[in-house]
Amino acid sequence: MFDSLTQRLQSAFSKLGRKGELKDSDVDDALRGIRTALLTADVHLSVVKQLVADIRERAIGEKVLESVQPEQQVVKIVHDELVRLMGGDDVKPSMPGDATIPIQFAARGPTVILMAGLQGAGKTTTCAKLANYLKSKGRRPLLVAADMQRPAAVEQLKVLGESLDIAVHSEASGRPPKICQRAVKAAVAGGHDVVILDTAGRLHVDRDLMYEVKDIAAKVDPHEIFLVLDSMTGQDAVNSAKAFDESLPLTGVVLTKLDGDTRGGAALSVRAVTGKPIRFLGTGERTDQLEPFHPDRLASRILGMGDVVSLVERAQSAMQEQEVEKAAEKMFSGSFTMEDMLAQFEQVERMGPMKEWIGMLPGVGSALGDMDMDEKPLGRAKAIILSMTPDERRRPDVLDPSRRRRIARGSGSSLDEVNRLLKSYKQMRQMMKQMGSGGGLMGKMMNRKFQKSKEKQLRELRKQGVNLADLGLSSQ
Ligand SMILES: Nc1nc2c(ncn2[C@@H]2O[C@H](COP(=O)(O)OP(=O)(O)OP(=O)(O)O)[C@@H](O)[C@H]2O)c(=O)[nH]1
Ligand SMILES: [Mg+2]
Repeated sequence: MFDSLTQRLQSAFSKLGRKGELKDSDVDDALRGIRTALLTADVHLSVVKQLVADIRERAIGEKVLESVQPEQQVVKIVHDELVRLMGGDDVKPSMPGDATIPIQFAARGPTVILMAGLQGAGKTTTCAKLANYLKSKGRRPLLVAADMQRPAAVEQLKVLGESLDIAVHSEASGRPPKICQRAVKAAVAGGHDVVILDTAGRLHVDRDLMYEVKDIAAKVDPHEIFLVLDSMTGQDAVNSAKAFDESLPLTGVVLTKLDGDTRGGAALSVRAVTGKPIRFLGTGERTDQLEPFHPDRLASRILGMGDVVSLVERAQSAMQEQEVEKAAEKMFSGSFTMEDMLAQFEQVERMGPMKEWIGMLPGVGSALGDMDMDEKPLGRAKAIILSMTPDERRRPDVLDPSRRRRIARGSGSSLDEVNRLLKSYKQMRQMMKQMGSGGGLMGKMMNRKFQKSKEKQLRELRKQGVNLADLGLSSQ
């Protein structure tokens, strides 16, 4: 899959230096290689132009992660841009049903899926694959033979259905739109929750073909209209996709024959050209060779450098971990302020009832003792903190009785409530300090946890040849 595209891209990356900074001239050199690789793979010219411009902008503007080689960092940028090009995260519509299935299921009644495409694109095979996939997910699909063009077409679907033990609705004669209408009725009667319509193909996008599919779409109002595209046909596939998209309200694309010597053009251009997400990939002739589409997986396959991408991700997350660590250090060092307390309250609100989760931390229950853990007054407590000046929040020790009275008035609470909150705050601060000194169980736990994950991360990075000093990490 994508062998020659992968090779060309890799040779373009090798133009980037392994040491030092990313030089504009090196980046441009590599970009020329990337451009040629994409064009040779039959990616649409306008797509290539935009993609190369986006990669250039990021590669030149990117903060250099000192620990990784420039080449590796550009691989990651190209990977991210390919993912974005193929639809990023919005492949799966957020609709009722299993979140792992990239199909918009009907809220009520059977979900009707119409398959359209050129002759030989793989519609009939994909219908059977999809039915098989949905059956494995606990659905009850009905296949519908709506290709009355070729006498053998109905038989082909019936044979496939039989081999998979999936019901097929077929009629000896009749017009496809009517057949589809009757099939949907039969599906309701037969308790099927998905109806998959296999339509006729044509050699080219022509009026007859379009008229027929449009008529079917008008009669049964499908929830999904998938365009089945042969990825081997590259640019042609994209052109026909555009033509289909202009006459049919397509909702998604299924790319077939990715197991062949695919150049990659269709996979990379179709989303940008039609705006329609790729939903599934066909990766072989067998009925189990259908996969939900994941842009990041395909991008990794195209680049053939999954390990480099994850290396850069790890280097980035090591940086993030350092930040988390700093925040924890601050918290346990005794510099816990009322602002931190407010932030915690907000976090607590997001986490749900405090008593439920705090008890899960070993040793914490007893460490808390009789501290006021009632969370109903959280809202009130927040209001009290918000009535303080920023300086008071940072240094609550300045809160003398007159300031406390002002805060009580400002937050609509009693002086007693303000005093209780301050008492809780002081208890918490004390507790944090004890934990942080390593004396408390929590402190030991946290320290060990951080130490362990840090060591693991460092080992990994070192194994990959990352210069730890560059990351600002010591190497013990
Ligand atoms: N290698 C490979 N072959 C596939 C794939 N999908 C379909 N095919 C093959 O492509 C050929 C055409 O598939 P069909 O499913 O009959 O195509 P169609 O779009 O229904 O064709 P018409 O009904 O004639 O329009 C068959 O030989 C399939 O086995 C795939 O993902 N990989
Ligand atoms: Mg067919």
